[in-house]
Amino acid sequence: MASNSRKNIKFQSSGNFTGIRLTEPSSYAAGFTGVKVALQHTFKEMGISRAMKTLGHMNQTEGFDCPGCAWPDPEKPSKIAEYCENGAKALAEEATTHTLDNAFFSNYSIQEISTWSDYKIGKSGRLIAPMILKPESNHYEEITWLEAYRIIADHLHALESPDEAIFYTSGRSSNEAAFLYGLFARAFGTNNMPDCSNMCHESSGVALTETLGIGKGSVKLEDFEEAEVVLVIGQNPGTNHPRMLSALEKCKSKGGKIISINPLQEAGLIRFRNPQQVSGMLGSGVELTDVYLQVKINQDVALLKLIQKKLSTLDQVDQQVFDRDFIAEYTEGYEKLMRDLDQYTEQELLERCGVAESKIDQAVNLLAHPKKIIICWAMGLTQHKNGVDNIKECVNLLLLKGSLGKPGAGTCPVRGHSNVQGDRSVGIMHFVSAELNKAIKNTFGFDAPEKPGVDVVHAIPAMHSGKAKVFIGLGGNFVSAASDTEYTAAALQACDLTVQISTKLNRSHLVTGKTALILPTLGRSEKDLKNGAQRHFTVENSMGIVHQSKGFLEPISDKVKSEPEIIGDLAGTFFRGNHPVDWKKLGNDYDLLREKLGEVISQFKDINTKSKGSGFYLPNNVRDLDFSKLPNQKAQFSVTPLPNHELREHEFLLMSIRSHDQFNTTIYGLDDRYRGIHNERRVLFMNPEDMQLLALKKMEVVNISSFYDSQERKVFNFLVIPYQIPKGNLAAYFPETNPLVPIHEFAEKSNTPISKSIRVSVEKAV
Ligand SMILES: Nc1nc2c(c(=O)[nH]1)N[C@H]1C(S)=C(S)[C@@H](COP(=O)(O)OP(=O)(O)OC[C@H]3O[C@@H](n4cnc5c(=O)[nH]c(N)nc54)[C@H](O)[C@@H]3O)O[C@H]1N2
Ligand SMILES: Nc1nc2c(c(=O)[nH]1)N[C@H]1C(S)=C(S)[C@@H](COP(=O)(O)OP(=O)(O)OC[C@H]3O[C@@H](n4cnc5c(=O)[nH]c(N)nc54)[C@H](O)[C@@H]3O)O[C@H]1N2
Ligand SMILES: [Mo]
Repeated sequence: MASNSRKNIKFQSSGNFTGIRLTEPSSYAAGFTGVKVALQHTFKEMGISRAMKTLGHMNQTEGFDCPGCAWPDPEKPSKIAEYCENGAKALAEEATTHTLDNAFFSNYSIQEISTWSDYKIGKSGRLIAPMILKPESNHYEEITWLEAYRIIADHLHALESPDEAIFYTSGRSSNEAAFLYGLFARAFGTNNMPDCSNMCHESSGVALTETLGIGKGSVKLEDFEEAEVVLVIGQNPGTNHPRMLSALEKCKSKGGKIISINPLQEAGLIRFRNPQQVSGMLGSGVELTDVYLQVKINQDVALLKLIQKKLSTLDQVDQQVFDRDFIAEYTEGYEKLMRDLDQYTEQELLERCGVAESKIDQAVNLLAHPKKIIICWAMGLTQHKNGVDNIKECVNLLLLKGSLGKPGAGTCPVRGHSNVQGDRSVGIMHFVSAELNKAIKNTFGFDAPEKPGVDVVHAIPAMHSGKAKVFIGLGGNFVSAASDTEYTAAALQACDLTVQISTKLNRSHLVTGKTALILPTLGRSEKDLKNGAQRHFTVENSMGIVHQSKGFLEPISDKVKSEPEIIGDLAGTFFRGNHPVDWKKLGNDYDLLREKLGEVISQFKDINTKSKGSGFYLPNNVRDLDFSKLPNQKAQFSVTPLPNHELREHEFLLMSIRSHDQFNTTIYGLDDRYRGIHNERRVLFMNPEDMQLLALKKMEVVNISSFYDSQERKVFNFLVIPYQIPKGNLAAYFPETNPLVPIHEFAEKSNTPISKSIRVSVEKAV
């Protein structure tokens, strides 16, 4: 492997402790503390008046879309403030007034910066000028945009095949930027377009496409007001989608019930104090979950099968539990599913999922007669070997109940990044769509490649083995987000060139190819100005609404460019005018770009006019109960096997989760307030009985190892915290635990790394 000569770069935050303080886990989310913490973060990074003015524009119809999660805005945003604590933190992180000037990069070598924690690296400030790390050098230096484009173009021209380049996308890019980026990759000649979705909701996309014919959810925000029951499975909305709690609160106020399925009792699912209401700020808040099923890690299939089995038994009594008309008219595979359920005894399913039968019976009773059910889920279901099956079992339950294609019912995969769904809709994908290629040919006059490209877990070995030599990242932090950190780091370091289009400094700017470039870009909250006029872009939220977003703040520096401009200029430099597409024009004129998007992808037709105001819904066949794309034109029931982990004695399943103070690899702070952890990230949540078994004391220091393909992977120095988690299960934070996730272990069909069920053992650190 042709690794570059730079030595001593740290791939990860150090194993040093930061001074832990423990409190009791919280029994409610948000309330006054949430508002206070939100304001503290924004004031510190942005100053009081700038923060208050900017927050007032977030998620408002004429304002900008929150750079945090993808939860939709209400049709009539609240006048007070349509944001949450973690949205405010995301804004503070992006709109900080701290900047990284040339003195910063000449003072600190990449080696030195790499010894800092992710928290400190992120806090250093915004990137404000294009920078280059030359071969053999250990310091970034400023470079002109023109030189930067030339270097990339030269590297791309030097490749033997277009498949030697990787075009990664994180989910914060606008529809405009992502469409243009995908177009450039295809014009260059490759489908090597891994994206963060591969590590995230890809399992949902695969499962939903195979069963329902569309890889997205079917519910709308208002459906939560009509739902009789909402299941929240493998998701921690109090931290990761706080505005979803308002929707759950509305559901409850209309008499709906909530069932939560999670190995941890997450505060946000227990009780919610709505900070937009006086009663929420001062009162005791609303109890959200009616039945809490503390399932063992990755035993959701067993639990969902048991629920279906018990429902089937009830249905045999009164024939009122399953929606027979719906099953007959719209579905296929019901008998096969029933035969499969007959194979299992209730007892074996019960033992596997580890939940008290009385609780499951309560959930079954809640589900028995309602026909308006919503199932919400996130990473707790997708990031397992059988991630696709997990979601198919959710679909089974909805099909049995006829809970699709009507108000108050449906699928709700709760997306992560604020535009990850839009990026896929506009063509960011590693697989080939003949329809898309044909439309590109018609509109732009070039042939897009017909060979599938690599996704995340295949891009890394390609770089590792030298098959791919250039990596370009449109946002994100690839080295910290992907699995098997050490292997991924070596893969990036084997590249000739790595390019990051970014707002903030992160570890992927330090773990680089021989030459590395940083191309600084505007954040969401900033005005995107061209010749004095302000441009806007569009995004798609978790429920398929496409709407516009318009920045509010003055740009952090006049050297920072918008993403479409960067891509257009880069493509223009690469093709030197020898291409049917006028790249520079397209990257500058967003109206034209959107018009072309509408020509190529018909669901975006008229996007220029339709995306104004509260925007428009993209078509969704499930909402119309149109399953014509599926076998026999029916929605599909699925038969799935039970997962099998073959744990040996003293082995555990570890889930890598988010703390309350992070956005993926961006660390806002060192607290995980709801879980009672303060000022420390190196913690391992463990059941007290397991601690006893291993003779571990509270706060004892341990190392964690995983064993796969006869290799030991190890992370060091974690403090053991006794916690209410099922026996045999462990939890610790991402990205600290990413070195444990083996590169070759990922979900069947979706290839999503197994970040939520890593087989590990624990030893005392000496
Ligand atoms: N503030 C903030 N917001 C975010 C993010 C962030 O980092 N910070 N990240 C964004 C992104 S990209 C995403 S994808 C989403 C992630 O949102 P989540 O999926 O909510 O995030 P995780 O912390 O990964 O939490 C997974 C939850 O699943 C549970 N879980 C783990 N394994 C299992 C299992 O086997 N079965 C069940 N039933 N539950 C399980 C965990 O206990 C945890 O509550 O959030 C988005 N929003
Ligand atoms: N072990 C483990 N690993 C995981 C997960 C897990 O739960 N466990 N979760 C996975 C999931 S769900 C996801 S989505 C991935 C996330 O993977 P990524 O999307 O690659 O990672 P992020 O941390 O979200 O990327 C943050 C960086 O994006 C840049 N950025 C922020 N805003 C913008 C912008 O507007 N434009 C541009 N160009 N850049 C911007 C900043 O430089 C910032 O440092 O991680 C995955 N990895
Ligand atoms: Mo995600």
